[in-house]
Amino acid sequence: SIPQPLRETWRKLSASEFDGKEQFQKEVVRHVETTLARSIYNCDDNAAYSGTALAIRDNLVIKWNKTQQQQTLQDQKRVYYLSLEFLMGRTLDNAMLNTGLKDTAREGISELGFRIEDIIDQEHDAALGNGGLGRLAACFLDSLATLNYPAWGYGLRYRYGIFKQEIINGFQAEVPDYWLDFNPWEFPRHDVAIDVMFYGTVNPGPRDDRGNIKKVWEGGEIVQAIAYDVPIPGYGTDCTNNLRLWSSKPSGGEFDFGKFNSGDYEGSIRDQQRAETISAVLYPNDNIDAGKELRLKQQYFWVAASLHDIVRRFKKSHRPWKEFPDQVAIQLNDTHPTLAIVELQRIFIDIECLPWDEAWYIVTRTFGYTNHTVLPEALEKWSVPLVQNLLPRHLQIIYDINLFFLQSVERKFPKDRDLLRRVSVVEEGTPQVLRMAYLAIIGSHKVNGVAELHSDLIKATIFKDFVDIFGQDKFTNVTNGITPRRWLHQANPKLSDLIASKVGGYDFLQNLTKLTVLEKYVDDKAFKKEWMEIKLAAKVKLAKYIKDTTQIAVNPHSLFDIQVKRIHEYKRQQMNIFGVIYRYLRLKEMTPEERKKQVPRTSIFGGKAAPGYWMAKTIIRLITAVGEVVNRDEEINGLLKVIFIEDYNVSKAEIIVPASDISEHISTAGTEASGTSNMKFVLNGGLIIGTCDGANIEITREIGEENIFLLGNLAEQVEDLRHQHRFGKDVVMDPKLREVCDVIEAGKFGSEQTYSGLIAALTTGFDYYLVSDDFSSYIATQDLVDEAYRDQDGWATKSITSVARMGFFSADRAINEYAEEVWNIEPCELPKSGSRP
Ligand code: Z16
Repeated sequence: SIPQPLRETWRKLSASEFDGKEQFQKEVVRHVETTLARSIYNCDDNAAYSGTALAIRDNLVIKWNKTQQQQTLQDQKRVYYLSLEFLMGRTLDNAMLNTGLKDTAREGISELGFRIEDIIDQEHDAALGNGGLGRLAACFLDSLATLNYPAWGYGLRYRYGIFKQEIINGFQAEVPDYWLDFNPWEFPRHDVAIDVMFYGTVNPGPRDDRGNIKKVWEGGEIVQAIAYDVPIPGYGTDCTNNLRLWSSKPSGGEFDFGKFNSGDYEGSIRDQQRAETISAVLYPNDNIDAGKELRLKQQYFWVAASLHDIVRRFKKSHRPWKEFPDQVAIQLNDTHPTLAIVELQRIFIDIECLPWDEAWYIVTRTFGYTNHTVLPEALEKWSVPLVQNLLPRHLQIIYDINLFFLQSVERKFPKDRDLLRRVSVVEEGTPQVLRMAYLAIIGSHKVNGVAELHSDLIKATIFKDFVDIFGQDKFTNVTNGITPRRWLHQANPKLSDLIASKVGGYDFLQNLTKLTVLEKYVDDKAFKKEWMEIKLAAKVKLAKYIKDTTQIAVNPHSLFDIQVKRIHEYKRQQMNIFGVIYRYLRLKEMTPEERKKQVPRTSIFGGKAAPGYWMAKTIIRLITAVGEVVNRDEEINGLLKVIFIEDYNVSKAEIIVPASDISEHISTAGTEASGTSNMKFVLNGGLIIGTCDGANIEITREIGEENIFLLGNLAEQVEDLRHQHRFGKDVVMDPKLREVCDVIEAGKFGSEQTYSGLIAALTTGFDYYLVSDDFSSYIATQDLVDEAYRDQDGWATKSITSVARMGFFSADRAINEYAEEVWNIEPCELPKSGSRP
């Protein structure tokens, strides 16, 4: 509809990407001097970062626009990944690597008087997530773009991401993370503004075409969703997808002028603040359901805006509604977006006036649901009165969905009252609550777990009845993966370069199974030496970081034993620190001669505790207290150091992950759905000590049992053991663990009262996470680790062999499985620009 001559004029003037070093430098300087209004005289590292980011961003935006135009033109099926969390970390380095501009930028920026590393280090992490689930979403976006899939992410633009952790007197303190001061990676779309309603009432309206009285939801509070778009570049392709984050503001202007004019200044901004509160802050909980009203508001706000956007885009194609699932796949990242199912049904029946069954058929074909946990305390349950008040029409629709579902169950399994009670979305009690996972299953065509064991467990336990009702085929497994671009090439460039020199270039970054070629070199002395030197260099770098931030010197030649992840009882950092204490006690008993024969170890911890999770905070305190005692004990000096790295986040992970000799993944069997840092550590040549849980099992299968240190009871034994703890006679604590507890209770690490809860969990709390059952196996396995580490050549063999066999754990493989098994989408044809270093 745009006239040809006008098109020609625009085409001639169209922005183009810079090419080569000089053009890059020109763009950087131009941005520093004009966009930032600075000069050579006041261009510090931070201004240089801003200038570089803006220059790189320009190229990114050009690719992004082309991709979006091309995807619109091709009009293929798209996937929408709905996630309340996207734990992106930093963007500049990743954008340079993915677009192939890093070498150009490094040289260009060095001639302008800066080091690229210093500039990259200026960037604030985008930390819109808690842990595994949020980082998985970020890895998936990277793979979707790299594989040219037409895909959008939808999330919330939190003003405050996950809190910054400070350690004060050994305890965690939380500091707000205001990250939006300068964020060149987002583009506000003030023209994409969507009204979202809360509260109000449902009233009878006019009759529809078929003579039924319509239900009208009206009179509620309206909040506006403003879109902020973030470009997501693929690696070695021009494909640049979109991540759309919603920000809340009051509808119809900044504040109430009526109130303002009549002198009610406070009242006039109160509504504004209420609206802005919705996207103000990320809930800092990993694997725990807090059930707060504001969280429910966040969920509906984000879901309603996203669905409105998706439906609007579909309507532009003027296709019949029944083709909706041929154009749209929506993936629910956990149950957080489950209301999307209800909202789409509401749009179809209340607004587009489709008959219920027709609408429901379309809805169920559109959604897929990923479950990430079996922990009961993490499964979302919303109180009915809360939903009734906030979303009255949605509650009615949920009741109808449930009614029709229960009727179908009744037809299939007549007279099984208990089954109906068990599978009902509504759980009886005071108050009644909605089981969101059940609603997600009923409203989706595919349900998946995130590792084989986990997918088997959900079918056998929490969702067993639903397998009987819907059949096996609805339930599937897609084992998680990680992007090798960020987690190998970006975090560990030296290792990536060495690998590339052996496997025939950087193709392996897009086809990770090519790593198998490395196995040819396990007996190559020179290669092995280089391999181990790179590991040592990564440890030296981490040691320097530790020295700079904690003033504690650690020996880079000691065995680096790392556990970094959210602090949670089920992940058992307590077992790790108890093991450290046990090691310390043994070292203290030894003669100086015996001590000389020991393998020196550095135990490194990191991770945030949810602010209200007291036990997790106590575990942090014990770790820091053990560090205070051990690190200054001259008698064992050098043989054991205990470090807690403050404020673990994505950018710190990029320093920590390449530096492990061994990393710990020691959750109680059956509790960690997958884990993804296990994959990151092994991909960087670190070995694992771990339980038979989550993806550890598949890692073992891929790399071989001889290359992993497994310990502890199996998932199938857990139920029995817990029962014994609770009801068995004379259950005794493991004597080694008893010894450790005695030392803690004797006040060796400060007032024993600090740790009374932690000790009580093992005794009066029936040791739910089976620390006592696994402790001796854990200690014995750590001894095996020491033994293996003495043989550095054997260790190098394990390390190289493991990396060679890690191809399966690429997020690209996971995304291809989703594309084929869940979404039924194809890549978008784009001119490929080939692989890049
Ligand atoms: C989360 O990070 C995970 C599960 C969950 O229910 C909520 C949150 Cl915020 C994690 C799992 O604990 C972890 O095992 C898994 O690897 C990760 O999700 C990604 O699937």
